Amino acid sequence: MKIDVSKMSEEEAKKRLRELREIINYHNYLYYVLDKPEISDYEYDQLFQELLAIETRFPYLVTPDSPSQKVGALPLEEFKTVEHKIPMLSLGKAFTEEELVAFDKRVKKEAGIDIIEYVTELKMDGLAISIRYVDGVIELGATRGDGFRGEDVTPNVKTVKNIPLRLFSDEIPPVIEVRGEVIMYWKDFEELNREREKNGEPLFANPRNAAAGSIRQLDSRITASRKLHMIAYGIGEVEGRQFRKQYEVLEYLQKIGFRVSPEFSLCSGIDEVIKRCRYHARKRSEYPFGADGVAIKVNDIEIQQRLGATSHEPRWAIAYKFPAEEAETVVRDIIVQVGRTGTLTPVAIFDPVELEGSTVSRATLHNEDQVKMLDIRVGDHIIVRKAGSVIPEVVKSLPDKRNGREIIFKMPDKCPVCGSHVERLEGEAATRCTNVSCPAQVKERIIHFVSRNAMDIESIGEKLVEQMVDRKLIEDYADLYFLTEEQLLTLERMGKKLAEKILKNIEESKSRPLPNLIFALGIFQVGRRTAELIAEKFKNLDELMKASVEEILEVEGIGPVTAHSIRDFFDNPRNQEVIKKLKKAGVKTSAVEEIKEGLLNGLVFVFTGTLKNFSRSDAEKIVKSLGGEVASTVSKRISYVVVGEDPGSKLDKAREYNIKTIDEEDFTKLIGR
Ligand code: 3BD
Repeated sequence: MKIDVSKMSEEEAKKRLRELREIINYHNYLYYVLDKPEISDYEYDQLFQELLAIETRFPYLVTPDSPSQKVGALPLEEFKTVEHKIPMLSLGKAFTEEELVAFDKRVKKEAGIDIIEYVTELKMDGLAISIRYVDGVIELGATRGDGFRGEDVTPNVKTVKNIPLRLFSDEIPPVIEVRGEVIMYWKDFEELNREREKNGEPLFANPRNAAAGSIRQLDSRITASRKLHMIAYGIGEVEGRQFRKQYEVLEYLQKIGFRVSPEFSLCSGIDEVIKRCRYHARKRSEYPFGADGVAIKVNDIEIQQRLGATSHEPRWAIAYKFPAEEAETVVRDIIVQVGRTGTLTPVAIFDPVELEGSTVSRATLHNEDQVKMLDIRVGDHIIVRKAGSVIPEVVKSLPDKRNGREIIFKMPDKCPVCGSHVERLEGEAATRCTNVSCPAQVKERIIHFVSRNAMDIESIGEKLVEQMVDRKLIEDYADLYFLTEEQLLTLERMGKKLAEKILKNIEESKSRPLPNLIFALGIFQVGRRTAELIAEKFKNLDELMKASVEEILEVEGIGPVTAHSIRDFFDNPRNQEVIKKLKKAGVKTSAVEEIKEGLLNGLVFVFTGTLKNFSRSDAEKIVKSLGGEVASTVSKRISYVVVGEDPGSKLDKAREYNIKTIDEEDFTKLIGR
């Protein structure tokens, strides 16, 4: 390093920091926005190291907009909700060129103009966010959420490499909200997944989920470790500046330090727009990131305002969606998988093909009839595509390409997992294994039981369930509640810490709300929504178990098939045994929230430490359902601080502010339990 930091005076440090920040920000801009670096990585790193060295020596000179702040901060406990003063609208969709022509016709008619000027932008597939700058300094980063309210993810947004902490240019408006899409490049997504696979972590399905998962991290240091980019597409609130054209907005966004959609262009009339859409569709697979279409916007902002918006969508913009990519391949095998309810599902295994950036080699064929209808044979050439751009599906077979050696699929009459007899009931598409103890079914039922909307036992994943069943540690989901640490420690990749975490998660799951439990049981036809309807009527599991089909049918929204399925489930002695075990383990089987509306109106709670009988999120839900409010920090407006085991600094704060503290028992009484 050129300068000896240890001998630097404060004045010198201040001056040099100002210089360094300016230089580094400038090079960030060249690198991340213009993609035209002027210095080598080495030179850049030298500058950055010097900045860090000075800031380490003079920590009080660190400013929030220093480039060093892009490394993340301490984890948050929760995200706060923020309102978008100007809502983040949705975009209507067009799937065909005809729909684009129809859109143009409407615009022309309502605007009373013959030829409309449009701006087209390649549409990125990522997570929409809004960033607010006050006097040119980043103040708030929020997710789109439902368009009206999102989550405050400021520390995370700050770590995104090409999001400026301070805006460029000298004519900065006092307030400006920049809106854009956070994306991950294909190569970074693949690398991240490779890393996650190595560590036994769940994989992201696509770059959009990876980007969203990275931004919605309570620990911004994790966000900082992810390679994210933002592409700006518009502005929300702005003070002290007027724009007349969308094109002008995009140019301005570039000028103040943002990347915008590459290749945005001005089109006169819809024919030029269509040409542009065809161009982007052709180039689609060449882009280094996922693009799912083209955003088309009326250029003139005055016309935009005249057209206005419906409650959710502007009338002056539309998204042209690229047609689903299709590819040809050859079927090598049709295997049969067994699911939670014993359903046998035929799955086509084919030569790997690239679709929308990822490699696929299998697609579900749903059931016997579907295979027949599409006439898919082993050895067939087929066309595959991605349905809803995630799960691959088989579009059709190409019979002309057959050579006569193709093999017609036949549903097996024995379960491929346990060898038991299978049956297909009349009027049903599904073929089922008749053995309820079939290991495939057992595993799937347990995987369902621990899933998020069911008992939410986060630390138990598919691989673990598989091992536990194969090693005969558990035979049904109730057995989870009788697992011991010694047993867990016999499993692969299992350490003491993880075992403890799993046991803690299992324990916490005992107090899940009734709809979660009913859903977790895995009753055929009973999804999460149905479970809620049932829980509302019956209040506890015993009542439900006693209910006749007629009584179940009284629940609005439940039909005879579901009602019979529920009755059958509880009539089955094996299921009765499992439920008995659940109760013995202490799993809560009655509705938690007896509605005492408004009981906690006007009261604000803060929780600290671990509660014994409630998970944190359940306790918070209860407070909210009774009209109370939950805050994350102690301040004068707090009514009670609920103190669990191992309380944190919030307890000290409560004492400092003289705020009433209560323990779990008091809390339980307060909520009327
Ligand atoms: C892009 C809205 C308008 C300002 C409404 C015209 C719906 C995600 O590249 N312009 C773009 C892109 C997205 C946009 C608008 N321009 N809205 C745009 C957009 N170049 N991705 N989006 N969004 C962003 C959304 N996100 C999640 C759930 C529902 N809608």
